[in-house]
Amino acid sequence: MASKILIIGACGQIGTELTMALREEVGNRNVIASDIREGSKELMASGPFEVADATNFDQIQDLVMHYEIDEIYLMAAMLSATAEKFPMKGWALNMNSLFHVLNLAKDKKVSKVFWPSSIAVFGPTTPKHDTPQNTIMEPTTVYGISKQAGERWCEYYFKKFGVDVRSIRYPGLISYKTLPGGGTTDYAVEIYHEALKNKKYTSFLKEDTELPMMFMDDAIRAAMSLMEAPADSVKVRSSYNLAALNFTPETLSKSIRKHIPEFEIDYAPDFRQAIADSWPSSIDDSSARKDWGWKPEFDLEKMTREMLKGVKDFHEV
Ligand code: AKB
Repeated sequence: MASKILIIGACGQIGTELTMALREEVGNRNVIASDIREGSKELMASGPFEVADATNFDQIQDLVMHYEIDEIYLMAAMLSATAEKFPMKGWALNMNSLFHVLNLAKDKKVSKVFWPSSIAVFGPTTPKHDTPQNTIMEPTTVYGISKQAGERWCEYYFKKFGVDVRSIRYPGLISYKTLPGGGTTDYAVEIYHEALKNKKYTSFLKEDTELPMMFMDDAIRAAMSLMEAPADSVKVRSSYNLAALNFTPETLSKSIRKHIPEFEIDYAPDFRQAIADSWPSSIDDSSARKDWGWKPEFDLEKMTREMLKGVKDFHEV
């Protein structure tokens, strides 16, 4: 019998595509999407959806019991830029939702958990290039602190209670199906929308700010392969470094200009610049490659082609 999966935060940037990919893989009825608000037409029409608040333990537990859930993907989170504006709310959402899910797994109500961490766990004292799996982690953002604490708790629950929790430190994610919300890397999605609509974009990060990034298809494939990996090959129970691309706003604009020659970019850095400056510019993901065979498929050119096509269709629908 196929596993029953609950996705919390199913209508967000990652959740939307993850839900559709998992439904494709294990069948629509076996993937229960939940969020505090309804999502895309495609997601709502393709399988079960339940309104639930990730910070409300009873609501999450009721869903787990009602649908006899085996695995949870906890995708609800407040991202870096928004959490700087609402620190206590960000902390409460990011931490309480994680504790609820870890505690359900500890009590054997579910058997496996996926929880995304982020490159935001690193800080200004971390080696900036090829950031190693194990290194100095002194994050300076609320979001980064919550993700770092979350990683520690994941490892703790694994070691102490045998909870099968698996996690990835996502870089900035680029997608066209659902807009990101409140992240520092969001410029790399906005830029495609503005390039197609107005042929110009004002970046809130400086031209030479290099950050690790990844196309959504790779991000989803990574989560699914990590969850499918045999438990004994998952050696890291805090969170795995994961890499695909590194680029600056300037490099990204050049790749867009190959398709839209009149595209122009200018720069007006805001408070997000300091966040970006505290993060790595490239990541060493050799542990993920070795332990469960991670390998990205999208380079910058392939991603730009997909994004321009996808964003065009998005605006035409
Ligand atoms: C953000 O910018 O906050 C996120 C992240 C890197 O985790 N995209």
